Amino acid sequence: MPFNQPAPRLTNQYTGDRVLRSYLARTVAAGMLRQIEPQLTEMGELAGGPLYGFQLDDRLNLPVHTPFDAWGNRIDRVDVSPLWRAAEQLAARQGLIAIAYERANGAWSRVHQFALAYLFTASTDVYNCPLAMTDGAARALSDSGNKALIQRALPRLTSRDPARFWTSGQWMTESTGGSDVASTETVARQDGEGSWRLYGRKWFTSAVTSQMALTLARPEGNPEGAKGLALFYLETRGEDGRLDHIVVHRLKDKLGTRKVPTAELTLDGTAAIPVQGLSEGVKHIAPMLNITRTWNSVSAVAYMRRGIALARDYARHRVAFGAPLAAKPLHLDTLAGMQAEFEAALHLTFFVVELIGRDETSELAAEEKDLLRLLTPIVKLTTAKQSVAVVSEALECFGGAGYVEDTGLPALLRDSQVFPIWEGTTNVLSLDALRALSSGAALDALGTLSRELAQPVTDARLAAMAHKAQDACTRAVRWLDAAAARGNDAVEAGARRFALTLGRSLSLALLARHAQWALDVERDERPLAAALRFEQHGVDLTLGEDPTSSRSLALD
Ligand code: MFK
Repeated sequence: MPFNQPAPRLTNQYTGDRVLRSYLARTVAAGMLRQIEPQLTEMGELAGGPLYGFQLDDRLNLPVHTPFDAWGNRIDRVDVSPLWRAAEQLAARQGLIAIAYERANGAWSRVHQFALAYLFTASTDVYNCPLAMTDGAARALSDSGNKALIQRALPRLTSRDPARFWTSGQWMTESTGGSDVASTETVARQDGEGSWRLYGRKWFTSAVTSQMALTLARPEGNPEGAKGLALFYLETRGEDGRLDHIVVHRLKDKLGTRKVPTAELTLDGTAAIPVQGLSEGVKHIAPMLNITRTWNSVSAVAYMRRGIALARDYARHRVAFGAPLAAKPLHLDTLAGMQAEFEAALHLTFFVVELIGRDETSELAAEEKDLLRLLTPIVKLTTAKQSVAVVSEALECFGGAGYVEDTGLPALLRDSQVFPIWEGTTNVLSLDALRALSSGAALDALGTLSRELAQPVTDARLAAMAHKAQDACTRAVRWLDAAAARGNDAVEAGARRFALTLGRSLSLALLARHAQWALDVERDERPLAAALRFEQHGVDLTLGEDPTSSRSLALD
């Protein structure tokens, strides 16, 4: 037999995840942890075993759009991959949406749900996309107070029965842009019977196979802009099972997320119901965006973890220059840097997940609500950038094998590249973070939080880090004041660095707090090592920049 490199293997993705387990041990009540651990262990076993194998076998199965039947009838059938069909069943049975709405563990139900989603995500070929949309739709409908729609759709979206379970789409993007949603061209008109019907082209609809969607349209006669749009609910198929005045033009040919049947379609009189009045659609869909952005953050962390898990296993078995990679100082240094970013991202993301859970059980004070509003875009943009960098590094840990399709590794990088793009790009979310400051209380709440996080930290090395995190946050706020004095262009030009500084400094503060707990309770120094390393990567990205010089540098 010629020599072959060993393929990387995964073990149980829950029991082998020190970082998630340590986070849960610190935050979740012992009784709840005992109750949820069997399910997390089961999902970890599936994700590291049968589902991972299924994913590799399913690699070439892409969604297929069949526009016509053999006799020329328009059918627009979309078939998804076998893994996707299995993932839908599994998601319903495991309650991946239901857990958050049943709230068996009160405010901590969100932590349970997202811990499970985190384990599920990297082995199910971006089935997290329809789940994110479904969760977002369930939340937006709940918040809308529209009793009829809540009664009709919520039991489906939160069902544990695969036969009753519905997923939802979020159809916002038009050719005018995925970011500039206010320029939506879809029109809503009432028919002779007073029912609303939608007319327009949706350029990028998440999974077109969903049973319902939330979408934006401008009721005829409404003014231009975000306020003139209304949020509509539609069901994709009528009683006869045929698409309701929807023509699917094609599935998108994307860099990654290839298993997701993202479609370009026309609504040509599709029946729809206003969710919450006939205006302010962007504001009414915002609860959905904030939930899907959190799914994005959790998924970004899950992909980092997957890349590291595979690279670690490979490092133990791949021998080069007379020793396994795991014995090479430079390779270990590379893995350690990846691990530090992942640990920071996990603590940052689950902190926001905790806030969402407490928000939904009315346990947040007003300034904490403002903090959640600010942190949602910041955590999304911070973790998305980390994910692409860490997953790219994970591929490099395999050398050429990381670049070869049938190892399954390139798909990880292609899929993670979507995290900074969909659900708001890094720049759009940086501007959203500025929008979230309008109430004025969020930055105060962030300041209070960083002081509170520093309080239990007694180890001198960690205390220095907690102070560094506080300093970076303070400097970012000072930068904002100074930029505001220079004008809007100066604020906008630095918005990304401002947002990343807040994201990275809060990550460091959260890491320091967790590392102190791990030293005291688990006698584990690894979180301390992660915090030290993350700090060395840098947290303060604000510069006293000049927008004029940026312009000449960028365009010339
Ligand atoms: C892996 C899991 C994830 C899977 C996802 C897969 C699906 C992929 C498909 C997509 O990517 S769909 C496209 C996603 N598109 C976006 O996320 C939109 C990106 N653009 C933005 O977020 C813009 O910031 C926004 C459209 C909201 C800006 O529009 P405008 O017209 O400038 O809005 P404006 O006037 O600032 O805000 C309107 C209202 O909404 C304001 O309230 P008021 O009227 O009371 O002042 C805002 O405060 C409010 N608002 C906006 N964003 C909000 C929000 N409120 C709460 N939370 C937010 N995030």
